[in-house]
Amino acid sequence: MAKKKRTSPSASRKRLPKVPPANFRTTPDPKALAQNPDGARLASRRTYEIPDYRLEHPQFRIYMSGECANIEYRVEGDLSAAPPAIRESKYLSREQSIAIYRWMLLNRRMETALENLYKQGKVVGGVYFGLGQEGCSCASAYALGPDDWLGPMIRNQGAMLVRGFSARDIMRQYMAKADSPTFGRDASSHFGDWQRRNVCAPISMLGELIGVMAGICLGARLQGKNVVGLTYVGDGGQSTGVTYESLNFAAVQKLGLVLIVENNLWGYSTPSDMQFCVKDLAERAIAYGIPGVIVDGTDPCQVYDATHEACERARRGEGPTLIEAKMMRMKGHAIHDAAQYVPQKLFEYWRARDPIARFENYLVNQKKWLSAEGNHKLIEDVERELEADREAAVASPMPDPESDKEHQGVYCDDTCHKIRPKYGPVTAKLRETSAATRNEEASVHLK
Ligand SMILES: Cc1ncc(C[n+]2csc(CCOP(=O)(O)OP(=O)(O)O)c2C)c(N)n1
Ligand SMILES: [Mg+2]
Repeated sequence: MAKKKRTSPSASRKRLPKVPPANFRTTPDPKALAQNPDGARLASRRTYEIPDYRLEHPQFRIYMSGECANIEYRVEGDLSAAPPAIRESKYLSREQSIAIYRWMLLNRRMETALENLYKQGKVVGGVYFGLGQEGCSCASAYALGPDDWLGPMIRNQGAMLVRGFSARDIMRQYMAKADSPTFGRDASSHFGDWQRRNVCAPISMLGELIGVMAGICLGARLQGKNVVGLTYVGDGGQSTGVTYESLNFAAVQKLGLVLIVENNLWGYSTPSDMQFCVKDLAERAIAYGIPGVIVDGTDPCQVYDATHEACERARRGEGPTLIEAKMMRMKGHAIHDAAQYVPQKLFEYWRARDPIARFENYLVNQKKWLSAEGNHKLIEDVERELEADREAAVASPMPDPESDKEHQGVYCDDTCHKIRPKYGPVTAKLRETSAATRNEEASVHLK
């Protein structure tokens, strides 16, 4: 019997793109090697690079003092520096920059409207805010193409807007209205759209979304397409076990995951200085063998450029990238949390680094891409759009469990919809394994 041609492990390895991770350098500096008698030890030393695009490097730490009920946080370090400029983007045009600025404005105004709706007793459940993080949410989602996927978390309502949900959809969802994306079955930002907008609904268990997004990238790969799976995790959420497992899997499989670690200095009421021992969360990329970069999360140009480059890498099939976006959560965890534990000086420091005010100044005064009049008109336009959306959302009916037969189902059943491969039939072939090999493998395992 003719032997079947078996693919050797080295042959299948050769098919993978040979791209060393950008942050990994094995070649020692030859000059240093010649000068140092201990050359062999030096030769085995490895160095890593974490590009840092920020224009300032804040030097302060948060400490805890006091005991029991008198615990308080204090900041030590220099908080006097003037806010940095916006770093000019390598890629964004005038039109694209203005578009991102508009999304950021809409993001902020919508969250203010949601806060008011909550205070009027119209919201079912809590409200989560991305105040101070709008540049990160909007500019990162703006880097996605139509075939790419977004996996937003609670602070990324701006990303949902960029991906095509209207403020009306989001406000209806918070009020659990019958015509909301989940027909009143769920609240806050727990919704997605896998059919049209390629948005995977957020998962509350921190870090779990990363594995799901990696799975989406793997699914697309099996259908012959490399897509981007952009998702987010907080400084707190990054320490979960599932984050490690999922990112490691994505790294090994070279999946197009783009993970933005939103280091907003707080995980609920715990300051990030008390959550981890690495200096920068991007350093953790080294452990996965993938590139890690640091950006100022309040600078939309930096966020866009880093995300755009990570997306290009993902689409080339070269694997995931970890982007740490440094910024500050400018409100409590959610609307119920007044954030009284946050030192006021810290709020003042970051208020001066407001992403919208700085981007506005960049567009109007620095680049002169927007006239004062044009800016005024744009703001009025956003407010008008938002007001119309707010009115429509408030006027929407609540679901009626008796009459709403169409949407009774919470779970899918056979009559609900068909799940088909999105990009085409599965093209990947199973590795051929002969009976002899199977026996061999079995005996090895049974030894
Ligand atoms: C696995 C897991 N542990 C705990 C929680 C409860 N929880 C929800 S949000 C949160 C804080 C998250 O902080 P961070 O990851 O920094 O994100 P941020 O809220 O600052 O955006 C916690 C502890 C959870 N949802 N999932
Ligand atoms: Mg946080």
